[in-house]
Amino acid sequence: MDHAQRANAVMSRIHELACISEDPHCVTRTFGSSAFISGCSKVLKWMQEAGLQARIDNIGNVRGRWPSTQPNARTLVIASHIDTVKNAGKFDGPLGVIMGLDLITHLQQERINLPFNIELIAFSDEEGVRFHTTYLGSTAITGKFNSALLDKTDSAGITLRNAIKTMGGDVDQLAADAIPEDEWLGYYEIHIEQGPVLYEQHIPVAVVQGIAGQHRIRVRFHGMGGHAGTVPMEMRKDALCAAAEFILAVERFGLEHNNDLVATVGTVDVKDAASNVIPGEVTCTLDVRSTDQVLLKKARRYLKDIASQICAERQLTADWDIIQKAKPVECDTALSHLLAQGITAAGYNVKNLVSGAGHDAVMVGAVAPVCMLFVRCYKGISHHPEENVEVADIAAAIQVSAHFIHRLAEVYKKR
Ligand code: HGY
Ligand code: MN
Ligand code: MN
Repeated sequence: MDHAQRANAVMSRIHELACISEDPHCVTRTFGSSAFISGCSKVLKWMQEAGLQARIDNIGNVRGRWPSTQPNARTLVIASHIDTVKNAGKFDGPLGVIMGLDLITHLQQERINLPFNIELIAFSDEEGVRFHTTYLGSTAITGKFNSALLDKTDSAGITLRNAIKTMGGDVDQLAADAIPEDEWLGYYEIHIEQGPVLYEQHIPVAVVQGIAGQHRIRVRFHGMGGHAGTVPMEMRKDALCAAAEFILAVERFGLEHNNDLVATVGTVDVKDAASNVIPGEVTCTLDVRSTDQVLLKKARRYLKDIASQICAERQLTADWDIIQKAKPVECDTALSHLLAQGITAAGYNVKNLVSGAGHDAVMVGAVAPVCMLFVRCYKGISHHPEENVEVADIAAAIQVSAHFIHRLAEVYKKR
């Protein structure tokens, strides 16, 4: 098949996987749901059909291994995730997994003898929608899984431990699923940009230089519930008004940093919500991102102080729980240089970008050199059903990735 035919085959599998959803009207496939489990089975089958040593590990990652014929070979992991946000696009995650499968299939057909193993991984929980965790799959394969998370509960009160067991995983074997640190050669992830630069500048692909750090915080405002018709306004301790004031303060703080930092409150939950009840307890989630670790820490301290000030003025209290802190990650220069050579060899100009979105590469960066290829997406839209990628850009990414793997093999053979 030529690159265009391969790209069409990738696109049809992306659409096939997108049809496996918790909601028939949109794409939603969150960690551990029955749709997620069906999606894993579909990807496992594709890996088996490609002749890979395929399995689903204890955290629900789908893993397909193509061993090298050379003894003591190290492993290049090609990966992305197959869990999604709610009402998601089709490409965020699955693009990297399904393109990885295409790459391996065609390397096999070339009868190439790579000096390294390739392991293709479909990570199980990059988005962290169900447990507000994130990177569960990639922390497991890097041996960094935090077992304290096993007791976290989802909105139905189900623990992560039980969700893993329901998927057939053994929480006591999570550590055994890690790829030993000395086995790693590197990590390659293909992902949509999820931003507007490539679309605005009419560029199909880019090398990712680095990935922003990400802090996820849960803020719970405690006021006093009451009757909406009888409590005088000046006597109220309205937790939702406090949260609203906080949310606008978060937005102001983000705007003041002209995109060196972005800050978002993505969820607000009013406990025992009713139209005739003054909200007594409100929980919201804060997401702060920056490539500047110092600025991230400053943001956390500043916004925590803002929450305290709002509570003092309104006579409320607030809980401030840090759910996750991921530092900014630099992509590996040597691998990124080979990727840039692949872009040039495919006939495209080399563009370097920083990722505001988080990726599993953030976790892998702690144990191995990582590199990422961005693919243009329609207006940069993502985490939204209008997320879209052109077949021609998938074809471009296939060409670039094939050049990259061949160059990596050449470099590695000379060692
Ligand atoms: O939130 C993120 O940046 C990623 O999509 N999980
Ligand atoms: Mn993603
Ligand atoms: Mn995402």
